Amino acid sequence: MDATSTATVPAISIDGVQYTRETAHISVFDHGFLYGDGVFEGIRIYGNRIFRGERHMNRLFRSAKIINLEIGMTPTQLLDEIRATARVWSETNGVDLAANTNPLYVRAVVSRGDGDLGLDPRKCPAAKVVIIVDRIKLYPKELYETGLTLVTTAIRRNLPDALPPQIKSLNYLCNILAKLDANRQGAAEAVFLNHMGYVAEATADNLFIVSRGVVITPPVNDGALPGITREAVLELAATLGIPSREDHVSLTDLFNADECFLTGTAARVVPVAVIDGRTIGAGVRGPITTRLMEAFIRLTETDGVLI
Ligand code: PXG
Repeated sequence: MDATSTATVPAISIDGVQYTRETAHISVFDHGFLYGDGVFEGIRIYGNRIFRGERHMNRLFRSAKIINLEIGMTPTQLLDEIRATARVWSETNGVDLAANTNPLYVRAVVSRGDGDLGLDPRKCPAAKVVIIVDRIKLYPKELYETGLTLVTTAIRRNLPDALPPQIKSLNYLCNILAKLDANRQGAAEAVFLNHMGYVAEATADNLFIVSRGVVITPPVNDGALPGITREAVLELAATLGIPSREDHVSLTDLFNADECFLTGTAARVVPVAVIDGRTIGAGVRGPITTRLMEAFIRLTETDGVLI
């Protein structure tokens, strides 16, 4: 199978044992399934390097700690298991990762594990660690030139004192509701506002605006996931000498922005052209967005843990 083929076979590890798509199964009593009780990460493998693997492990273990979920392996062991699963993917699909230009996607899920029909997590003796390695579709290529069309959604970002948005949990129903809203309106993504009316993020991406030469993204306390791509973009802005800060972003700030872009593991850095029918800036990919997009692509070509 050649490196650009889309028909690839996923590699799947459950608790350190390799399975195929046909043989990988989870119990219907798993509380990840019954209650959405668990946490996850979406990670990219560019070439033969896991992009910011340690930071993903760090976020995963911090998410798990908040929900009192004991992961039965260390961050290093989990990263090693991702490596092992990526090697199985490479062998199964006959793709040499060192020469691979179509990045892989890793879904690492830690669920509460098998329990009984009550929600009490104490009934689940062992967390389950699932790693899936395959490819994921990006937005169509042309949207990286022309920009996405977004809508704001009436669905509010989870209240931080209900379900803290900092936890990358298996509860994505709030995000799904917002995505349904975007789909219904023919938009690529929906923008969440928080309970204060400030912009939080999109359904699976962080949001940035550029205003008078300054790159601004909502603080995590406004309901944004502490995105790995977001963090990398803030670092790149500093390296490039582009001023940046975390700050509240109101709807007015959003509509009046000179540029807007989203960041995420799947999307990378993608420009936004229209929000709620308002053209953002000149309606074309802005110069600062372009610099950050290019810098991020360069970073993915060098940064990461070798397989
Ligand atoms: N906000 C939310 C709510 C997310 O779920 C991001 C921001 C961006 O964070 P990162 O760390 O990726 O820069 C995410 C990321 C999927 C998928 O399969 C979801 C994400 C990432 C990759 C794949 O739906 N969410």
